[in-house]
Amino acid sequence: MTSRRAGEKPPVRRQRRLLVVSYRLPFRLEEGKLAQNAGGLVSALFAYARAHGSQSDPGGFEELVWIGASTNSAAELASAEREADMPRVRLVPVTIPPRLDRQFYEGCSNDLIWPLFHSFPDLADFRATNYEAYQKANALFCRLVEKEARDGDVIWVHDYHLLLLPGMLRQALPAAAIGLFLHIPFPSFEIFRLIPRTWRVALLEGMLGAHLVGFHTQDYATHFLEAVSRCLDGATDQMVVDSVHGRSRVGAFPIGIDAREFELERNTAAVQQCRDDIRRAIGDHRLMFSVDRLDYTKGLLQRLLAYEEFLERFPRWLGEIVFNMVVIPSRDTIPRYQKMKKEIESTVGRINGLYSTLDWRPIVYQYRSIPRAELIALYDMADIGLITPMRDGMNLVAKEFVACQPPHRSGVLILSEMTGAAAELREALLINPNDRSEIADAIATALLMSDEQRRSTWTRLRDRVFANDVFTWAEEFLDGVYSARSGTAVPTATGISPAGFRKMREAYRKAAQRVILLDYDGTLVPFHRIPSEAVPDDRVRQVLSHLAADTANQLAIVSGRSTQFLERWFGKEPVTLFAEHGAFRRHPGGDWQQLQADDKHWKNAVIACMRQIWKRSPGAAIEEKATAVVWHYRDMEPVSAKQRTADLERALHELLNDNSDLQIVRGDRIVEVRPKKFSKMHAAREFIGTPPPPFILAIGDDRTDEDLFAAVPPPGYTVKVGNGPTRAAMSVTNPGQVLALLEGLISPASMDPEAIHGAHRGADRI
Ligand code: GDG
Repeated sequence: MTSRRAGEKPPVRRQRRLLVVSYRLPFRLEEGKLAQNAGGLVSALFAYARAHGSQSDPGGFEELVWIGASTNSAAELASAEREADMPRVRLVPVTIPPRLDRQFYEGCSNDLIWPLFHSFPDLADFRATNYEAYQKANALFCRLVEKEARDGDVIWVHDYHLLLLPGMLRQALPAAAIGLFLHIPFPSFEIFRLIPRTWRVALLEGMLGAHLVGFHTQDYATHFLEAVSRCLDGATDQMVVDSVHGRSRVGAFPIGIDAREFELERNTAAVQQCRDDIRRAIGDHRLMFSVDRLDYTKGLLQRLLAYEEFLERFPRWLGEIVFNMVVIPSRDTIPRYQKMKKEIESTVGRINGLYSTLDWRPIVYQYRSIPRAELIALYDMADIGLITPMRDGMNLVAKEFVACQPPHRSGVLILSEMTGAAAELREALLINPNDRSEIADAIATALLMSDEQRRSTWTRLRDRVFANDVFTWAEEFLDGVYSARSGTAVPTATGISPAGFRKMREAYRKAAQRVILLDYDGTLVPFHRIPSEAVPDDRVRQVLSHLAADTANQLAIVSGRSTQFLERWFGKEPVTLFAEHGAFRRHPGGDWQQLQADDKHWKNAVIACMRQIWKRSPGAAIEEKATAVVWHYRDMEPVSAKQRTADLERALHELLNDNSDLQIVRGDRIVEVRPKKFSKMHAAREFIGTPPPPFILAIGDDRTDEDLFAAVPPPGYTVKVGNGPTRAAMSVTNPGQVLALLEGLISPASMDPEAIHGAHRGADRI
């Protein structure tokens, strides 16, 4: 893959603005001087912003607006922007009240999401007040983004602090293209499910507000998709999810570094000065280096113990190697971090006490942030980079180490397989951070590696780090947002806006004859765990009677239900009933008529086939109808439901191979086998008649209703209940909104446009 540098962007960006939203802004002003905030996200994005913000970049965005928390005012930040010489970058500070910030940032973000997503469930704090603060803070970010946003903007939301924000933005700014990138791992479902049900649903739905949800690795993306399929109703297919917000894509976009910048900086005088100082301090000893923030995910103590085992088992290296361990101060006013720091320091003391000689210490420990020049000098000089986190989204230090190594004397990268970087840097010595003995062996192996071996390994690593740099990452992600955003425009319906509704009501009023076709389950009533209990309430009956009372209206319920069920609940209503997807019809007060004769011999074979799979499918049910056989999997555990239903479909296709009179139809958590000649389309066409009346309205929620929509000639109205691909032109979110829509048609005064407006999706295309 080749790296696309700033200046080689597609020209379309020139007309757009990019809004970057992260918890923190990339830098602050300290005593009038610019200081970059710490962290991988900031390092990576700041490099991208700098490249795009410079005057000399002919491509790039019209403007890059970065929205995030800051202790500086907008005016101070404006002078920082000038100092940073980034005329096309504008910083917008978010002011979060201190108490809210504590609960949102420290509480929910760092004490719940951070430990859980890094697979440390014992450290997670599930306090509800913190989650409430998280919601509020995300809403606060949303308001600020709304204020800044213009039509056509691309909004790029970053990281675990803002997982609810994309959902809020998709509602508030339907014309925007939204991307979310998660910089930390996404955990397996066994861990994710520890989050209380309503929160975890909200978090996933919030994330799915983005048109593109990006992760560092395919593993994280797969974990996310599994959580989605287990927690939400939306359908997932490969890397695409249909949720309450419409369609989203999911993908792996491993973050990179500004590798060339690191390479260039290696040759600066400041770095040379640091190199000289370090060489004077460590003499001829081999140098092993690590740098991490103080955090339990980094495996700091385990790393020291592994080094101790190395010294014990490989005594020939005593006096030969120095381990420079730099730990960046972080959250050390919190007791858990203080304790960790004490343990690290007492272990360093113990190992140094045990092995030091007058002229040698095995560990040089520094608890401080180091200047960039010193960091680059250490990367450059280190014979071994020892990077052993217990869990890490990516770990940019590994890539920076590779980028800074000199070609003539390249060192060895020892890397934890629990980092996202390990998925890319396969040639490194990969270790399990819990396995001290393996780490000790890896250090010994690295020290004995031949020049040739080290060089060839490093060359391959370097090529990848340079090819997949931060620019490639950002470009590919943003290209992904564009294509995901335009991809969502194809199959989904548009929410009904108040203006859209007024137009429909106008047409309804003007028409002397009208046909209204309504599905039942999921359209007039919500789904129920037990289908026989999904019965119409008074509101449904009232709406139907009011509609039917108008002699201009012809009203039909077109359902997959049996004749018995429909007659029991609607037998006395002035409504035409179509049962079993149009196989039977009953006019008000009349008898059931089977519309076509059925040949039933196929049913036993289908039932026998279904029973084979039903035996291994707890929660599944088989229903025999007069003209169809239905497999219900609503009550199955979602993941096995997916597998078993796929097995079933395969088996049915095999069974029905040469029977072209039957069809296998997927509905809402059902698979139905029925004769092709029965479909809602035939029923609807017959009911609509020729010539069609001036007003037709069809409402339905599942795949069988697509047939209903197909039967409606223009300028008829088709309304899909729920999200997902559809040929319907409009959508509402639930049966409550269907009733509000129908009530609105009959009696404009009771109309509540907000109740129908609901999720207003895909109104504008980009
Ligand atoms: C998150 C994820 C993911 C560190 N110490 C000093 C210093 N640094 C710079 C490094 C590097 C960055 O900070 C650390 O990057 P990481 O990737 O290790 O980690 P996080 O900041 O925790 O970031 C992580 C990352 O997001 C990006 O997606 O890789 O997994 O947790 O750039 O150079 N810089 C200076 N002095 C230091 O002492 N100057």
